[in-house]
Amino acid sequence: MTLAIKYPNIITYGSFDLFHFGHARLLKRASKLGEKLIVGLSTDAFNKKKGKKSIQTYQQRKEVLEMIECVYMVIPEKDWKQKGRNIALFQARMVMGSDWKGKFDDYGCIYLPRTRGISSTELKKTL
Ligand code: C2G
Repeated sequence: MTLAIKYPNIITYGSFDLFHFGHARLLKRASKLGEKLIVGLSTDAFNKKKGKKSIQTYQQRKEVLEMIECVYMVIPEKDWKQKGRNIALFQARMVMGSDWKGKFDDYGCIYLPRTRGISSTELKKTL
Protein backbone atom coordinates (compact mmCIF):
# COMPACT_ATOMS: atom_id res chain seq x y z
CA MET A 1 0.00 0.00 0.00
CA THR A 2 1.52 3.32 -1.01
CA LEU A 3 1.84 6.07 1.58
CA ALA A 4 -0.50 8.26 -0.46
CA ILE A 5 -3.38 5.82 0.04
CA LYS A 6 -2.65 5.25 3.74
CA TYR A 7 -2.08 8.96 4.39
CA PRO A 8 -4.38 10.75 1.92
CA ASN A 9 -4.41 13.98 3.92
CA ILE A 10 -1.81 16.56 4.89
CA ILE A 11 -1.07 18.17 8.25
CA THR A 12 1.19 21.09 9.02
CA TYR A 13 1.88 23.11 12.15
CA GLY A 14 2.75 26.68 12.96
CA SER A 15 1.99 29.99 14.66
CA PHE A 16 0.89 31.73 11.44
CA ASP A 17 1.14 35.08 13.20
CA LEU A 18 0.60 38.17 11.01
CA PHE A 19 -0.27 35.85 8.12
CA HIS A 20 1.90 36.59 5.06
CA PHE A 21 2.72 35.26 1.62
CA GLY A 22 5.38 32.90 2.97
CA HIS A 23 2.67 31.16 4.99
CA ALA A 24 0.29 31.31 2.01
CA ARG A 25 2.78 29.64 -0.33
CA LEU A 26 3.53 26.91 2.18
CA LEU A 27 -0.16 26.12 2.72
CA LYS A 28 -0.93 26.22 -1.00
CA ARG A 29 1.92 23.85 -1.88
CA ALA A 30 1.10 21.56 1.06
CA SER A 31 -2.57 21.39 0.06
CA LYS A 32 -1.61 20.10 -3.39
CA LEU A 33 0.10 17.06 -1.83
CA GLY A 34 -3.07 15.52 -0.41
CA GLU A 35 -6.83 15.57 -0.17
CA LYS A 36 -7.50 17.58 2.98
CA LEU A 37 -5.10 20.04 4.64
CA ILE A 38 -5.29 20.20 8.43
CA VAL A 39 -3.39 22.97 10.22
CA GLY A 40 -2.16 22.52 13.79
CA LEU A 41 -2.20 26.12 14.98
CA SER A 42 0.07 26.90 17.92
CA THR A 43 -1.94 28.08 20.94
CA ASP A 44 -0.74 31.18 22.77
CA ALA A 45 0.47 28.94 25.62
CA PHE A 46 2.40 26.66 23.23
CA ASN A 47 3.96 29.67 21.55
CA LYS A 48 5.37 30.62 24.95
CA LYS A 49 6.86 27.10 25.21
CA LYS A 50 8.39 27.67 21.74
CA GLY A 51 9.82 30.96 22.98
CA LYS A 52 7.60 32.87 20.55
CA LYS A 53 5.18 35.68 21.36
CA SER A 54 2.49 36.11 18.72
CA ILE A 55 1.12 39.59 18.10
CA GLN A 56 -2.26 38.05 17.27
CA THR A 57 -4.17 35.79 19.62
CA TYR A 58 -4.94 32.15 18.80
CA GLN A 59 -8.55 33.08 17.95
CA GLN A 60 -7.44 35.88 15.61
CA ARG A 61 -4.90 33.64 13.85
CA LYS A 62 -7.48 30.83 13.62
CA GLU A 63 -10.03 33.21 12.08
CA VAL A 64 -7.59 34.05 9.28
CA LEU A 65 -6.66 30.42 8.57
CA GLU A 66 -10.30 29.29 8.49
CA MET A 67 -10.95 31.79 5.69
CA ILE A 68 -8.38 30.06 3.48
CA GLU A 69 -9.96 27.83 0.87
CA CYS A 70 -7.24 25.16 0.83
CA VAL A 71 -7.41 24.73 4.63
CA TYR A 72 -9.85 21.96 5.56
CA MET A 73 -9.61 22.25 9.36
CA VAL A 74 -7.67 24.11 12.06
CA ILE A 75 -6.81 22.27 15.29
CA PRO A 76 -4.92 23.63 18.32
CA GLU A 77 -1.25 22.73 18.59
CA LYS A 78 -0.77 22.50 22.36
CA ASP A 79 2.48 20.56 22.71
CA TRP A 80 5.39 18.98 20.85
CA LYS A 81 4.11 15.45 21.42
CA GLN A 82 0.71 15.54 19.71
CA LYS A 83 1.97 15.15 16.13
CA GLY A 84 2.04 11.33 16.12
CA ARG A 85 -1.55 11.16 17.37
CA ASN A 86 -2.70 13.80 14.88
CA ILE A 87 -1.02 12.02 11.95
CA ALA A 88 -2.76 8.75 12.87
CA LEU A 89 -6.13 10.36 13.58
CA PHE A 90 -6.24 12.41 10.39
CA GLN A 91 -4.36 9.85 8.23
CA ALA A 92 -2.09 12.66 7.20
CA ARG A 93 1.46 13.16 5.93
CA MET A 94 3.24 15.93 7.78
CA VAL A 95 4.58 18.87 5.78
CA MET A 96 6.72 21.74 7.10
CA GLY A 97 8.86 24.53 5.71
CA SER A 98 12.53 23.75 5.18
CA ASP A 99 13.64 25.78 8.22
CA TRP A 100 12.49 22.69 10.14
CA LYS A 101 14.44 20.28 7.91
CA GLY A 102 15.57 17.23 9.87
CA LYS A 103 13.59 18.09 13.00
CA PHE A 104 10.53 15.96 12.16
CA ASP A 105 12.08 13.06 10.20
CA ASP A 106 10.60 10.60 12.73
CA TYR A 107 7.17 11.56 11.36
CA GLY A 108 8.22 11.11 7.73
CA CYS A 109 7.85 14.87 7.36
CA ILE A 110 8.03 16.40 3.88
CA TYR A 111 9.95 19.71 3.88
CA LEU A 112 9.07 22.41 1.36
CA PRO A 113 11.36 25.35 0.58
CA ARG A 114 10.84 28.26 2.95
CA THR A 115 9.94 31.53 1.22
CA ARG A 116 12.81 34.00 1.48
CA GLY A 117 12.45 37.64 2.43
CA ILE A 118 9.43 37.45 4.71
CA SER A 119 8.87 36.37 8.31
CA SER A 120 6.53 37.22 11.14
CA THR A 121 9.58 38.22 13.18
CA GLU A 122 10.61 40.81 10.58
CA LEU A 123 7.04 42.06 10.25
CA LYS A 124 6.83 42.59 14.02
CA LYS A 125 9.80 44.94 13.79
CA THR A 126 7.83 47.19 11.43
CA LEU A 127 4.90 47.56 13.86
N1 C2G B 1 7.20 29.50 6.44
C1 C2G B 1 7.65 29.56 5.13
N2 C2G B 1 8.19 30.71 4.67
C2 C2G B 1 8.30 31.80 5.48
C3 C2G B 1 7.82 31.74 6.80
C4 C2G B 1 7.28 30.57 7.28
O1 C2G B 1 7.55 28.57 4.38
N3 C2G B 1 8.87 32.94 4.98
C5 C2G B 1 6.61 28.24 6.92
C6 C2G B 1 7.39 27.64 8.09
O2 C2G B 1 8.49 26.87 7.62
C7 C2G B 1 6.33 26.77 8.76
C8 C2G B 1 5.03 27.55 8.48
O3 C2G B 1 5.32 28.48 7.40
O4 C2G B 1 6.26 25.50 8.11
C9 C2G B 1 4.56 28.32 9.68
O5 C2G B 1 5.62 29.18 10.09
P1 C2G B 1 5.57 29.76 11.60
O6 C2G B 1 4.24 30.34 11.85
O7 C2G B 1 6.79 30.57 11.81
O8 C2G B 1 5.65 28.41 12.43
P2 C2G B 1 6.70 28.07 13.59
O9 C2G B 1 6.66 29.12 14.61
O10 C2G B 1 7.95 27.71 12.92
O11 C2G B 1 6.00 26.81 14.28
O12 C2G B 1 5.53 22.32 15.73
C10 C2G B 1 5.97 23.15 14.67
C11 C2G B 1 5.85 24.61 15.05
O13 C2G B 1 4.56 24.90 15.53
C12 C2G B 1 6.18 25.49 13.85
